[in-house]
Order: sequence, then structure tokens, then C-alpha cells
Amino acid sequence: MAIRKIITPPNPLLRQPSLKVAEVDDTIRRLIRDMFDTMYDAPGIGLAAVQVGEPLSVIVMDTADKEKGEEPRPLALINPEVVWASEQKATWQEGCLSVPDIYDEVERPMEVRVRYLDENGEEQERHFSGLDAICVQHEIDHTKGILFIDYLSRLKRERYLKKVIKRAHGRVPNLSQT
Ligand code: GNR
Ligand code: NI
Repeated sequence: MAIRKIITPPNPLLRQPSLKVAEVDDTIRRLIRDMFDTMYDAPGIGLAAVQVGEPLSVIVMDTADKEKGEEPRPLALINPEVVWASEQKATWQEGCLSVPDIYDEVERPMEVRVRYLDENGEEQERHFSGLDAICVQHEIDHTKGILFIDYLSRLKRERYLKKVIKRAHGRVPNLSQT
């Protein structure tokens, strides 16, 4: 078990686009294991590598609801890309381990098709719907330096950032770089 620290604003890494993984090797598979450990410990339903300080295009997720007795369904995606998104939108109350204790509604495409590499470096495509679609889009956003609060008004975003930074650091810096 290796639980890693999850970064929060104003860490500039959260705004940095992640690098594509050139080769899926044991280092990447180790990172994925640490990400699952960190995600299940938090607990969360998804995690992007950048959130543990590694700006690489790697995400993990598991939307199974243990309280409902569902079996775990861990999924790791390397270099994920949305190749199709439905016209139809869905609104979900989102949260983020990097923006702790803040929840708000975000509208996104209801279903998406995603191309990615699996842990063996094999190219895969998968269709996502429901919470899986919301989660995979939220994680792919992290690989582009995007946070869910970016979809809210500037007023809300700045209020939320101030809250998060104040709780973690006891003071609020200039928000222009968060
Ligand atoms: O644990 C998480 N829950 C969640 C709820 C609604 C929409 C997205 C998410 S992802 C989040 C974990 C996280 O921050 N992943 O980047
Ligand atoms: Ni997040």
C-alpha cells in the first residue's frame, strides 16, 4: 500500500496539462497501484495522476457503490481521449479530492466514448454512461489542467478557491494563478 498525498490549490501542477505516456511500463503500473490505494483510501470514485503530483496522462476510477453491496470495478486509463460525446447533457453534483468539501452542479455530455491504453499498453475504446461518464470526463479534465469549478461562474469559483486555500494555508494569496 502506498497512499500518496493529494494536492490542492494553489499548487500550479493542477493547472498543468499532463504529458502523454510514451510507454506503459512497470513504473506506470506502480503509479496506477498507488493511485488506486490513494483513491480507495480517500475515498473517491476517480483520481488523475496529476492529483498525486505526477503530471502524466493516467487516470483511475471505480464508481461501484460498496454500501449497495456492489463488487469493485477498478478501471485504469492511460492517455484517455474523448472520441465521441452525446448531444444530450446531464447535470450532476460534483466534488473533487483536490477541491475538498466543495460540491456544485456541473452540466456535461451524458454519454461519451473514450479511447485509451490499458495497463498492458493495448489500445481500447469504451462507452461510458451515468456516473461513469461524469467521472471519466472529470478525470480527463484533470489531465488538461481543468477543475470542475471552472464550469461555474467566476464569483463561485473564486469563492470556492478562497475557501479551500484558506482552510489549508490559513490565508489567501492572489487568486490569479489558481
Ligand atoms: O470522488 C469523486 N467524486 C466525484 C463525484 C462527482 C463527480 C466527480 C467526482 S470525481 C471525485 C474524485 C476526484 O476528484 N477525481 O479527480
Ligand atoms: Ni477531481
